Amino acid sequence: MCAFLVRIKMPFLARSVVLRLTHSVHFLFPRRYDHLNNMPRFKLSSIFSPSRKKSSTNEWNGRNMTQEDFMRKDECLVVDDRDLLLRTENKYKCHRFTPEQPRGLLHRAFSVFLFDKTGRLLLQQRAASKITFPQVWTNTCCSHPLSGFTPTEVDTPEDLANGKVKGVKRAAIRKLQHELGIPSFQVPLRKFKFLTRLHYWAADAATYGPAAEWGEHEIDYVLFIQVPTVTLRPNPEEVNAVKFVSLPELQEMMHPSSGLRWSPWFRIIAERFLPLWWADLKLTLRTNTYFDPTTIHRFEPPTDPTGNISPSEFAQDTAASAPSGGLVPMGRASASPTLPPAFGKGDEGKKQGAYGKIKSHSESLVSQLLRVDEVGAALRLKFARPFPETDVGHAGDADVRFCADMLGRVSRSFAAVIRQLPKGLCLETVVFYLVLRALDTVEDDMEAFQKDPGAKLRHLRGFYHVALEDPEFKMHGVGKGDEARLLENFDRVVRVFQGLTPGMRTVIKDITRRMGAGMADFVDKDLGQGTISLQEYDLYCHYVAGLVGEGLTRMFAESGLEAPDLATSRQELANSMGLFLQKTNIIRDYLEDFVDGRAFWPQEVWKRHAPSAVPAQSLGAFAEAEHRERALACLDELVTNALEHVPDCLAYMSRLHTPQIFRFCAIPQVMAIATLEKVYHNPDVFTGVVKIRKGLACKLIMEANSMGDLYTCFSSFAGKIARRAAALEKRGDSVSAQTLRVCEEIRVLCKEGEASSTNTKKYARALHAAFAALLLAIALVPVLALWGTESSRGGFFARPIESPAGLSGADYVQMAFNVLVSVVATLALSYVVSKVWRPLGGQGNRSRSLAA
Ligand code: D61
Ligand code: MG
Repeated sequence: MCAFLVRIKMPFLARSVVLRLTHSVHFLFPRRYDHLNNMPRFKLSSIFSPSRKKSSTNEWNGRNMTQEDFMRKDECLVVDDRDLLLRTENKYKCHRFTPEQPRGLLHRAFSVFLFDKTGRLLLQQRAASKITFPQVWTNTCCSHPLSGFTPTEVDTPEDLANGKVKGVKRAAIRKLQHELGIPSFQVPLRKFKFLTRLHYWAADAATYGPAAEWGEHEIDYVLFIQVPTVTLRPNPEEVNAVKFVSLPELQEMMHPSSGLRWSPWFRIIAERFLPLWWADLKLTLRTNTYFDPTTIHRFEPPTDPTGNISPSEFAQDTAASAPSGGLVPMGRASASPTLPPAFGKGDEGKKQGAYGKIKSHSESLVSQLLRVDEVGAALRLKFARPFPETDVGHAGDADVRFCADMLGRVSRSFAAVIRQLPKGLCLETVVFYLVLRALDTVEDDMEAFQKDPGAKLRHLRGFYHVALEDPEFKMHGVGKGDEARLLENFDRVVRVFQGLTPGMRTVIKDITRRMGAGMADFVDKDLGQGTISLQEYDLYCHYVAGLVGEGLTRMFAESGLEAPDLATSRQELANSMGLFLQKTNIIRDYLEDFVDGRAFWPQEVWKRHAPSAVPAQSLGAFAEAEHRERALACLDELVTNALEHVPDCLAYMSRLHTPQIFRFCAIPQVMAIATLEKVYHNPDVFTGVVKIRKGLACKLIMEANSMGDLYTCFSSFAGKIARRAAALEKRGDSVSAQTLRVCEEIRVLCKEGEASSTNTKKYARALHAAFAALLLAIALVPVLALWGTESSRGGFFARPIESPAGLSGADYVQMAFNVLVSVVATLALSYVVSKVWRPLGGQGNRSRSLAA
């Protein structure tokens, strides 16, 4: 890691001692610090800066100043949460976190993102001598506009409205020179592009521990600039290292495995905005596509009281940077939609939202009836009832009956697979489902909380303890139809929840807490044009579906029906299970979600395909016939993105042992890949809802019993998609190469899996037979021995017996007994072998044991 960093070789201690002794940086670094003399000298206005009046100089040149000096002398602009100027206060006061001001003082700041001519971003690592956030990596330069300068660094609301914000730009030029030694002529004011503002606070817990007395609380102006040449002479008092990076390089550096620490503000920008803004620098710098002077994007540190951040929630967090990293958005209410379920018989008609306004593209009855295999599967499913449902027990309990009944009303797509789960997991999963469905109803209701938007956030964030700990908890006026009834009678669900084992309750509660907090983060966002980056898209899917996967996995282990390590090793597999399902929903529901004003297609993808002719780029343009080609390319890219989860999903399912759990997991997955095959390059997605045939759904349900089944199924759908992608490829399509690659990957995986599972099966059978023969032989030895000695003909091995004359009645009884014992022993041992064999990877018995 260190090898590629430009390090400034000056031991910190020696450096600061010398600095203090000589008070001259110039003396130590004659060449490097020449530029400091060229710095524009800003006049301080004494009216604005009371503490500065006391200072011996009224010029800000950064020379001779220690970090402590800056703390006392720099006068920051204290603002309210609408960014209106209140007063000024020195840097020290602003950044002090004390019981009187636990979040310091909210003040104005800026963050410069400087790109070189090849589009690489300049990063800096803050010096060890910085008081706040020492040694963290961050964007090019972050600091504050100060009061008391001529020309002024204080922008007015008008400066903001016209987007010029010359004040913060002047401050940026001043600090680029001071921190990095960039001459001001290389970064002229007009080249800066102001994009938007961020409001966040964070205690510097990574440096000062949980009771940190230092931190940031800022409204941060994001400034982009691209320059053809830049001369760097970093100031060792400010900067430890600098580095130019491309986006992939940055992502690699931000990976937890790098062990590097990152500033909280950079982390937010890098995760939420940077990929999009960086993707097309020309667009960002020369147009107003991403210019948003009105919004203040608000972020808070994680809501988790322990300050712990789960690695899956904040993929970029490193142990070293938590808990100061991983900020989450603060609330602002907005609309939210409801999506129809992923598969099977739809839940439409019972849900809120625009479903019903939109046309459903379904196949004709004739086309359905022509598929004999599917009709057969549907009939068998309906009449032969091959998968018995579990009686959840305490059938006399009215609350349990309520839950069982509610499940069927609020989810037709998951109800059937949940009901066939074995005892010890079935009722638990029913409760898990109902709790999350209730939470989702709160999230999706766009009317109930209009008067008090904060209430929605409080309900989402607090649901896990407010609702789940109160056996009388009910909610009125939220949701519609059966979902409203679920909330009105939620006390019944809570009582059943409280009767579950502590282990199960812990899992359900933990997932509810994290999903509620995640949903609250997204309530705040304007999703009219989709999510921003692919990262944000994955994060949303993680909250609403990946967490379900994680929770279910822990419950499988908790029930004792699956191995504990399913939940403890390779946890990303469970997340992928959920992401694959949720993404399939999101792709299929493009139109419905867009009409609802809450879309999820990531801008990072669709803006690349969006028709450039449309001035105000809108996701809605895809619904117009004239943009069909581009819309289809975008759709194909998202299908490809979803397919990337398939290898993880197959790996996850191959680790399951219990047939019912296997089916519970596999059925939604096969429905999803069938849906993806159906929507791939399908223009109907832009004019209505595309669904798979009912018969196909039944057939898939009947044929999701073993890994062998899954390999056949996934390979077949991947093959179908690949054939269409290959045809597009010939026409010079840009996305299809990627699609072909992932389909090929899936097919290879299936082929290998198939081969190893048939090999395993054959091997198992051969071993079985050999073992049985051996047992039988051993068991027969005493029989034959008896035969040999008792017969007067010299023993069995010497001479075959024509007739067993000469044997007594007792001998016959003994022989019969021996034969019986050996047969029973053989059967028992082969049974044991078959049990032991299964966990070793053989999946061969699954369909048989399920059919039985
Ligand atoms: C194995 C088996 C089932 C799995 C799995 C692994 C991993 C994840 C999932 C199921 C969940 C997949 C969800 C896909 C469908 N999306 C939704 O229902 C959206 O709501 C998400 C929030 C509530 C999640 C509730 C849920 C769903 C399925 C479960 C479950 C809980 C508990 C146990 C078993 C399955 C969607 O909601 C549609 C709507 O509101 O109408 C949305 O709002 O986006
Ligand atoms: Mg929802």
